[in-house]
Amino acid sequence: MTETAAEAKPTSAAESKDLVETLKAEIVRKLTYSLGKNPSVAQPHDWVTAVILAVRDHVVDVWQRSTHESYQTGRKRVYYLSLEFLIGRSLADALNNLGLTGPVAQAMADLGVDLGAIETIEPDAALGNGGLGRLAACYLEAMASTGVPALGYGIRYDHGLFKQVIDGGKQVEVPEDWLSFRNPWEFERRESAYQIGFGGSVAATEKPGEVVWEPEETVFAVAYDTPVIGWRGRDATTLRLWRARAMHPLKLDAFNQGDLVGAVAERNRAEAISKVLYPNDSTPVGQELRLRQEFFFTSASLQDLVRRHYRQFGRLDNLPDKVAIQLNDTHPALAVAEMMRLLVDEHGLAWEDAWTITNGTISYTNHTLLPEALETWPVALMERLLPRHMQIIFGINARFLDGVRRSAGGDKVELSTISLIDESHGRRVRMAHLAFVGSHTVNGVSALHSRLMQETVFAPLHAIFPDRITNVTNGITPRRWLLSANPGLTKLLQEVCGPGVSDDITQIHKLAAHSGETALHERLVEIRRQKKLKLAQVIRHETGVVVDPAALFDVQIKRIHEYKRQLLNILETIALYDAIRSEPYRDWAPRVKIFAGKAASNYGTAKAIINLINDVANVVNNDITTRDRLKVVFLPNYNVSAAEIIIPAADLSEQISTAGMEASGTGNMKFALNGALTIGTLDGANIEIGERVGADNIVIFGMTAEEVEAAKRDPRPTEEVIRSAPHLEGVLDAVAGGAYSPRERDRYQDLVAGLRANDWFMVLNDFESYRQAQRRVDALWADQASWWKSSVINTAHCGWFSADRSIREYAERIWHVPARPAPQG
Ligand code: 26V
Repeated sequence: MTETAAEAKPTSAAESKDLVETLKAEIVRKLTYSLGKNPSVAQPHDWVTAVILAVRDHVVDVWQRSTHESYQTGRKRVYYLSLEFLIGRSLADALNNLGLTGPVAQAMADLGVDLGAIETIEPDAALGNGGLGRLAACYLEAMASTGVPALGYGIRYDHGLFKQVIDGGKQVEVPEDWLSFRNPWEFERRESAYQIGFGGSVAATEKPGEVVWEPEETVFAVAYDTPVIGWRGRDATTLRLWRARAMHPLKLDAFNQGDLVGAVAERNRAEAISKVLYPNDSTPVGQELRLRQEFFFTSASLQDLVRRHYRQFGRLDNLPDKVAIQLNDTHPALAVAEMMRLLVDEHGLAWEDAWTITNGTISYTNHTLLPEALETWPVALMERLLPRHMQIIFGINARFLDGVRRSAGGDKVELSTISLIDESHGRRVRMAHLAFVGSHTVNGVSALHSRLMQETVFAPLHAIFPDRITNVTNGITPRRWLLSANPGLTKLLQEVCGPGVSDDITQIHKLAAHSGETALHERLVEIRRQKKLKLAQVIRHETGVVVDPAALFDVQIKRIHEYKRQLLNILETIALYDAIRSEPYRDWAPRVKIFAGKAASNYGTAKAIINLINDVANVVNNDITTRDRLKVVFLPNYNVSAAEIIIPAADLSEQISTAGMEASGTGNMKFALNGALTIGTLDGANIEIGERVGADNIVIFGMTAEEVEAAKRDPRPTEEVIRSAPHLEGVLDAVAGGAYSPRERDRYQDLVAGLRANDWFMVLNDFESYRQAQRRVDALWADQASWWKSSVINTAHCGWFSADRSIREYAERIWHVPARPAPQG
């Protein structure tokens, strides 16, 4: 924080002194008049809030100008609908983008407060599970940075993702309460409230074909706006989150009759909608409350944008020219039916016209191909909760199937594979099909993933709409993940590649010319060492484990899931531990194995994997024979803020998902940009990282997506697989036999038995290949000159993974809105 990643513009000494004085006055004013605190009694929390409020004013200036300008010019605007926004902390990012990091730190220092020491008080806004939610946050910032007018729509959950505590090696979930000290970034918009209906019935009116939906229950959606400031404070986008409020918070008659519970029943039922974020990555969420959440935020968002559009233009036929709606996965897929309802039922458009507008406005991003992850809702539930929407979906489906049937070759299409209704599992609405049919463009998030979309899950629909599926490989904002998280590296990059590198991150390719220079390596080693020292402190504080910053930091941080294969990593770690013990005098490269990530609370296998990692850590870290060679760490409560500390300190990035299962990954990009080498499979965006950095600078192992598919169809006998991996049997027996859980010897019996029975995620199949890849890592690390050369090449060639590039692709190929071009030269 005290280091300045990038200042807005060079200022004279007098100007910057003035700026610091102004900021001091602004902060003290907020403290005094907004918080009612005198500086002499203010607590750290008050100071942070005062700073945020002061900085927010600067953000608001930009925001209002930016919003006004896009309104005045009538520019097309992007509406990014996402059930998740994994924002993390906002202060450091806002300061960095405004070029105020140094001046505000100085102002605070003058006031006697160390900003770096207190900024961790800001809660980490965890309104998301993982990749999909973090991507939405990166894209809002990147739209602000590339001048794409945009609004993100989501839910203002009272409670974001749970806090993870590790107790006796096991994950315990503790409720998260990010709003407990209020949220100084947001503005409540009581005037922007919409009625959201549920249930009830649909009746015909006298007008032929016209119907009215009379909901049985109505809930208010109230808007809360947060500005998101872009790079150099040129533009800002809006994050608009909806909170559910009851129409009648208190039933006085019930209350007066002593029915205290009944008096607030409606309120509780309504407000449950924005109470908590669902974990989305273990079992498909089938609960009614989740469907209520999905419709709630989708309907509020569409009502809001249609009203805004109508107010501005007085017509709806030009909606596709002025509005682009991006569906972040199928969670807002009801937008297709809700848009039709608004246009047909509320605005009286003809079905065909409404369909042209709907389809011309909406596009959909798919984020996973795992069949169990594709959302479907029972028709019966939909009919009960959203009767009009179910009718509309049937209407869309009938017209769609009819059109296909009548088209050339239509008689050969297996209609049951393209129908919006899956009749094989008790009639369910396929939300991905609904989103696909209702969108003009559908995209995957890496080249491999988009190809697999065409070849597998969406193959029948792709045959009918061969131009609809496209690819936009994910990106990350370099502001948060490089400039702000790694100011030391940023400073070096600015020296070597020129100051323009912070405006156009692709300029870091200039670093490649210096990849072999010892002087550069030495500086990089020092920058990394500082980050590793900091991480070592955190590790010691959180886990009590002491690690050596000179060791290779080998990191796997992400949600815990079988397909991400933390299990493969820890099993290989055990093999390494055994190998070190059998040959203690070999020159083993010291390693620290670092894990972090949350498991969904109902995902037993993922929780067992966390337990195993902690049990292995316990044994390994207390063994004096391996003490200075191997350490295993599980850092609790992984979140965005933790990632910002861990990633710049990593030497090796573990991206080892079963090929074909990780749609893209974005952590992989953050690590590579910060100079970590990747050990990974040919999956998701790893492939594209490999293409950019070259085969010598990434460690690839394991089966390809095609080989995985073949092995699933025709599995090799487990015993044969185990025999062909020399160290595997011993590792499995040790784990299953309780070597790492001496007080509960059968703790991992089921986990190992599961692997032996069905190696769906290819943990056993890929084990030997992974182990050998790790030994190649050892060899590379032993030759520090080539390691750092590779590291430089990784940083130099990963500028392409900037979210600005992704956003420009969306803007040009999907949304058809002009983005600010990338700076030249
Ligand atoms: C959901 C589910 C639900 C049920 C069972 C298994 C399962 C597994 C994964 C998921 C993930 C849902 C969506 C998601 O977060 N996808 C992630 O999106 C990122 C941004 O595009 C991408 O980088 C990750 O590879 C992808 O997993």
